[in-house]
Amino acid sequence: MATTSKQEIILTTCPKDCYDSCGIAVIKENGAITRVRGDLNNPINRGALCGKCAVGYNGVIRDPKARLNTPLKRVGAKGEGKFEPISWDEAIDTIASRLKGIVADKGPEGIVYAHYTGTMSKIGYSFPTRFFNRLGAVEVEPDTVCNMAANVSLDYTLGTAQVGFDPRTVKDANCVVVWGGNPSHSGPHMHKHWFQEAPGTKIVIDPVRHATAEKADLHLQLRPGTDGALAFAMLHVLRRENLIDRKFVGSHVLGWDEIEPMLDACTPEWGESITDVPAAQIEEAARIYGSGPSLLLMGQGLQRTYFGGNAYRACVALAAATGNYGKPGAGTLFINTDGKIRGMDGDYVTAPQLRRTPRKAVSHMDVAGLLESPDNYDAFLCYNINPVASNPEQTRLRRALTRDNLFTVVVELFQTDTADYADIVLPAAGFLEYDDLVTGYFNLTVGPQSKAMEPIGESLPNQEIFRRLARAMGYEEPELYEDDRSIIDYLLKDTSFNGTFEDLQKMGTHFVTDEPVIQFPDLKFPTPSGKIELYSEQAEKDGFPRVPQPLYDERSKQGYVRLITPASDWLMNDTFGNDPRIIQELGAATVAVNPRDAKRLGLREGDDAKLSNETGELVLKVKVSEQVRPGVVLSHKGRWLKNERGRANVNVLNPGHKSDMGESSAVHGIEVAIAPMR
Ligand SMILES: Nc1nc2c(c(=O)[nH]1)N[C@H]1C(S)=C(S)[C@@H](COP(=O)(O)OP(=O)(O)OC[C@H]3O[C@@H](n4cnc5c(=O)[nH]c(N)nc54)[C@H](O)[C@@H]3O)O[C@H]1N2
Ligand SMILES: Nc1nc2c(c(=O)[nH]1)N[C@H]1C(S)=C(S)[C@@H](COP(=O)(O)OP(=O)(O)OC[C@H]3O[C@@H](n4cnc5c(=O)[nH]c(N)nc54)[C@H](O)[C@@H]3O)O[C@H]1N2
Ligand SMILES: [Mo]
Repeated sequence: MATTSKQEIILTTCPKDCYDSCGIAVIKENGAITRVRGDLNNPINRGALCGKCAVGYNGVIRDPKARLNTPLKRVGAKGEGKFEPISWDEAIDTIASRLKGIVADKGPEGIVYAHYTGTMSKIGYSFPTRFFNRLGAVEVEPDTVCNMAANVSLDYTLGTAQVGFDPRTVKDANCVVVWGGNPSHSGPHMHKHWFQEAPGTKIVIDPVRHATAEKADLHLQLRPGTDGALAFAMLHVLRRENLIDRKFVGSHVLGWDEIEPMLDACTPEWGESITDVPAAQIEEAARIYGSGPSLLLMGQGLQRTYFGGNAYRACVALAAATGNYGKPGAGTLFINTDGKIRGMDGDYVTAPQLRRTPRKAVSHMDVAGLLESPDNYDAFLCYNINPVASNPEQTRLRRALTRDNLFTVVVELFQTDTADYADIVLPAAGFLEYDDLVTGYFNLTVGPQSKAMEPIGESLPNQEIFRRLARAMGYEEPELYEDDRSIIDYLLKDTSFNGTFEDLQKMGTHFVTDEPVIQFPDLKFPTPSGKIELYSEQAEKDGFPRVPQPLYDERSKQGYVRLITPASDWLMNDTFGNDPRIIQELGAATVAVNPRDAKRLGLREGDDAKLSNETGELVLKVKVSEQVRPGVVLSHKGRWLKNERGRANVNVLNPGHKSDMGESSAVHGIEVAIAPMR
């Protein structure tokens, strides 16, 4: 690894919740990190880091003044942000004695915990779950703030949400569709390399003309929430033009016979009347897709709507009707997290056998309301998540977190808006500070996370914090104390990587196979019938339609527009929202408005506009832009409340409505009124 006696390069992997999972090179001179940059040999990011990580990994993440250095206890009012340093022993003992008291009084149901993808490295993400499984606390279902609708929908239809096409098979695809996703922000290297270099025809389906849409051959700029109708209009065209793969459908698909009679009414002209996409474009997109083999990437934005689960089922119907599975260049993708493909036991790190009672979970959409009442929970524990910034019902959640008899613990790298409400804050170590493994959720990779520096201050990796808590609780199960290296070795042993963790660290990112993996190669789907279940008995039992439907949202009420709040290119969810250079790059929070709407509403470039609805109000700077279609306004997620002039971000407008499936977030379905402040 050493290039000179003084310079050292350590290879590691970005563990952020991003499609790219970049290879990173940490440059050290005389034992100190001088630069964090992309790994030149990494085929995904080819030596580069995206703007946000290039800044943040050389900025706040390594800045001891920005990071939490010691455990803290609150000395001011909840939310005020006044804390005093305490020792680890005092912090851990305080938490353990409160938790024991609650368990004795209410049982473990009196404790609720929330976590998500602040880090996605295997141990840092999953090990704390061992502790909570043993404790028996109520889990806020992590995916409900992000993509539970897609998970549920694909479980019905394909029998798994976790198996997508291998991105490397793009070389064999005649057509690539990105439907309700924005790689130019949410996977910058996927946008730059995978998408732009794809040899096939590129189609983007999105209400926003983002940079990926700009690079597409065809952009269908549909009205939000009309995806099910668009898919059915495309199916109508496919059938009319004899592009249905009858043989495939006959052998591998359930429920096509129930969908087909619905298609008569779903003409392209009908599609246009619902989606606002010109009929000719619907026809063109269907013909190109139907010419296959075709890849269909179902973005996460697509399912953050009222009929998001149905939209995913309808997308699978397109792939199924055209026989786009089981061959090179074909398939659908939501996320590639399947453990079997990588040879990794998915349950190992979370150790579900530690549970003494069945798992209890609630939706993020209900958290603010549930925390309000003293009848529910006496303690709220958070790690890898910043719900005050990212959850719905922001004002209500903040109020709930000021409840006196709610004991709140936040494990964090930084003093976030959520940490301001904690009774005890615990400092977590960052990804450069401990060894771990990272698996991509787009590319089929396993990468090393390598310790490149000592933890900042007294910070500790999540797993060590929860080992200490387990000890203070008096737990005896050995799983609660397993060391990191033992977990890494266990996870690596059945992968296709032939070597030790040290070998992986020398190599950087490992792909699970040399050649692209074919999605569902034997056309056996892990559903009850073994077929693609467009008709799903389970879905029907759960109260959903038997098959996907041509569903769509109504148009906005008079005086309202649809507010879309997707991923920002300069932020990683809320991460980096406190980096001074990134704050500078971001500038003031804006709302993009189509010129026609701007004129109609009397909004001018640079004006302050007030957005309001039943949940809250927020002032944003107007950007007049053709990027958004009429009836839609756009403002990116992830700002830190304490850095905003109104001490709030877009989630102050988010009522927390649920999508059709999985009690998941319908955050792209927010309706707001918007008016100039003049
Ligand atoms: N309006 C609107 N809101 C949204 C969305 C939207 O589209 N629009 N998207 C939603 C989606 S998809 C998601 S996934 C959520 C994400 O929302 P969050 O999960 O809240 O966001 P992150 O920034 O990923 O991570 C949260 C925190 O984890 C911390 N962290 C990082 N590494 C570690 C670690 O090793 N240990 C510990 N203890 N903490 C660590 C970071 O410092 C960060 O503050 O937001 C949701 N909110
Ligand atoms: N830079 C950066 N990268 C990120 C993140 C980040 O915050 N910043 N977040 C990460 C996380 S946690 C996630 S889950 C992913 C999310 O990544 P994406 O899948 O890209 O999801 P979103 O950012 O929510 O939105 C994507 C697109 O959905 C579109 N959309 C909204 N409503 C509709 C609709 O009704 N129909 C259709 N067809 N499209 C619609 C939006 O206009 C937007 O362009 O990105 C990850 N990567
Ligand atoms: Mo997400």
